[in-house]
Amino acid sequence: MKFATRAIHAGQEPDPTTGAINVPIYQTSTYVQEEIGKHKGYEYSRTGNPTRTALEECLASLEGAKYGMCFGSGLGATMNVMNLLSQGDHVIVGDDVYGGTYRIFDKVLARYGIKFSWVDSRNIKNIEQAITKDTKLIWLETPTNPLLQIVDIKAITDLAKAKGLLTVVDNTFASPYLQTPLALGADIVLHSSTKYLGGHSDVVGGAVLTSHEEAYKTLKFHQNAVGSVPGPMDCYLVLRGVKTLAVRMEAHEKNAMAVVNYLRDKPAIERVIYPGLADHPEHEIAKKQMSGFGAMVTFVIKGGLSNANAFASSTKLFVLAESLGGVESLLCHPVSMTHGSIPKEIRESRGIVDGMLRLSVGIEHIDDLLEDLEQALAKVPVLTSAK
Ligand code: P1T
Repeated sequence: MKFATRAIHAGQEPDPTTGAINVPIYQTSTYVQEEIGKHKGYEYSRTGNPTRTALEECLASLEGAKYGMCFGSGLGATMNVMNLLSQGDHVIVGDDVYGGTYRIFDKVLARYGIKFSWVDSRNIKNIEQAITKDTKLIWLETPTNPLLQIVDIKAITDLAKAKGLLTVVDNTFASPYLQTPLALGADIVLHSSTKYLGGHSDVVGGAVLTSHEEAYKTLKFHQNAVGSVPGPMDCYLVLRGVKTLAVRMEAHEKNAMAVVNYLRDKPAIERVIYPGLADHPEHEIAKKQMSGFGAMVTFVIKGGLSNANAFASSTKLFVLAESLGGVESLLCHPVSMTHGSIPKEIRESRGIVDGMLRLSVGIEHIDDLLEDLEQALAKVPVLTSAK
């Protein structure tokens, strides 16, 4: 079955007892056992819940995975994956990742004795050189947050396999509609389902998808043992969101392309970053491994923080808020918001500067979005003085 059909039906048979078309929200913590040790497959909702099972099966199908596991947040999912490691293990991480991922690695897992090397993963040589005898895992995000760099998944997973390392890809920005890392050789895919999967900014969640038997067994054990699982209502919301993922992603991307074309030649803007642009350094890799370029757009406004603020406080539809991937357009200032936990010198050395803004282009009518950008740009002093 095709993606759009699986998004609506995978894991979602009509309810056998009532015929309800939608998977019920099984709002229960526990399940009756008919006699000691005899039950219908569910014992306790940390271990398993039918609404969660439906979502896990659906997401596994969309990523082409055998197994799916859902979590209470994207970072909950990250923590679960890192439970594959032990003290002394070494991880190679792409150096442009969500600030919370940086924080959990640098401030939480480093204390447990897990070692990290941060490398520009666009150049495979950097990864090759960072491998040590303790290296167990390569962690990639692509497109990256917030610089929208593209990492060659196939090239890196080929290297990882040759060296016996696991590769994890955070596929949050692309969604499985645009990119399926397992098909390119990755072992584990991770999502913040708070974003495009949920799609309506009404739920926080995470997911891990894999076909790697051994990793799955460990991850499944930890899902129950550690317990950062989502509630059934949250699973329902993601499941409902996912049904429209295909049409939403098409609409998001169409709007994003129009926004990029609009912003590109504006005098107040220093540069626009979008993997769909022919002059994006990894445009060819994006074309090869993605079926579209997504709807995240990053740009740098001339004049630094004050001009970024003049713009960000003037938009009406692009509201200034953390997160992304919902139907509504959002605007983020990475330095003070999503990447605030990264020390300034590291942030700046990676190119995350004060004047940088990140758009999550929603699916409102494009005329309204462009009008909003236009009136906000008119408030930016550089533009006013240039007139
Ligand atoms: O927020 P949470 O559901 O825990 O997901 C964390 C996460 C993981 N991976 C990526 C690529 C992410 O972008 C995020 C969360 N990001 C934001 C909140 C943001 O505005 O970028």
